[in-house]
Amino acid sequence: MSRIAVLVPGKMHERVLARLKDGFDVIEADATTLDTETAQRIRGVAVSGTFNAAAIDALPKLEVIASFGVGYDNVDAKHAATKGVVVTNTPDVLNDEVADTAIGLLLNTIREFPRAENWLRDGNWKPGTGYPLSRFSLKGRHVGFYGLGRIGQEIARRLEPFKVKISYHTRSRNDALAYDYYPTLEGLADAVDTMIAIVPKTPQTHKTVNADILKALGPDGVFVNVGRGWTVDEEALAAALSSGALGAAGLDVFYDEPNVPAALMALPNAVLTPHLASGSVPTRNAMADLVVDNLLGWFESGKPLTPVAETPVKG
Ligand code: NAP
Ligand code: 8YV
Repeated sequence: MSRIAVLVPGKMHERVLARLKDGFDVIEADATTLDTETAQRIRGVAVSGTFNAAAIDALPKLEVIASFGVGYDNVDAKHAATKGVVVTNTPDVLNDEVADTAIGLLLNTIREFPRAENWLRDGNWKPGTGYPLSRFSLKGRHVGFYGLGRIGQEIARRLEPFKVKISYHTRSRNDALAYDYYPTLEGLADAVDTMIAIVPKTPQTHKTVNADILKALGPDGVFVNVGRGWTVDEEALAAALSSGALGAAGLDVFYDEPNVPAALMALPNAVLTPHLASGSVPTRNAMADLVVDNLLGWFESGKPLTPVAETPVKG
């Protein structure tokens, strides 16, 4: 009997490819470039990146798209749903890694550890010298979460022992959480001096962290983004950091990756990392396994493990 054909367009984690090749006929190509016969055979897709409506429409027998990552903004899940195609993502298995990264980024931003290390490596530590005291401290800060879902809550849990005050803005209040809730992002920004953004890329979150929000955080304010660069007006951010309207920023994600604006690169009060929050071998392996297990779940029992909200079946 012939194996089920699974398409893998673009770059993919090697563990996904290795596991898929055990049980499926894996075709590594773009959906829109396939010959008709091959396109007709594809029933599943494993993707780390974009899979748009045209790609979905190019595969008439498609049943499931397994996306690598918890954010699935690159996959047209609404269009997939209209065609009865299941979309899955990789939630939860990366929560701890991303939360650890967020704490690291926050501390690096506030206490300037990367700059201090560069200062040392550049041979500046001589008798009688010392790296300048950091202008900011985490102590006594009021941290506002823009987004407090699976990952946001893990970050908040890690911050509790740091004895900071924690508040949040989301569209709906979570009564299970004891933190102060702000129904608007503006209200949150007015109340806090430190903001951590961990919201998905949606039409509603586009450039919502704008000049007004950054001004409200203030000259001693710190902004950290581990969600999506889409959420931030980067021009306004660079201007606020440069003028001193905002104190410092720690960014793992950017509007047009991998293009990081020169204005941000030039700023000493910005800590920049290349979208690495989930980027450890164990966590990426767990994400890879979940991609494959979603496909196996669908093809073996009609039950994907972690379907996204738009998808027509529930796991
Ligand atoms: P999640 O559990 O779905 O949480 C999303 C949070 O954002 C919820 O609290 C949600 O609350 C809030 N939210 C959504 N839309 C909003 C809006 N318009 N205004 C205000 N709040 C809004 O997702 P997660 O697993 O925590 O992941 C969050 C995002 O992080 C992912 O979608 C991905 O883009 C990003 N991420 C980045 C990395 C990285 O490598 N840097 C790694 C993993 C994830 P309400 O629904 O009540 O509004
Ligand atoms: C990954 C992420 O870097 O899960 C997400 O939403 O942004 C990251 O964990 C990305 O998905 C890998 O392509």
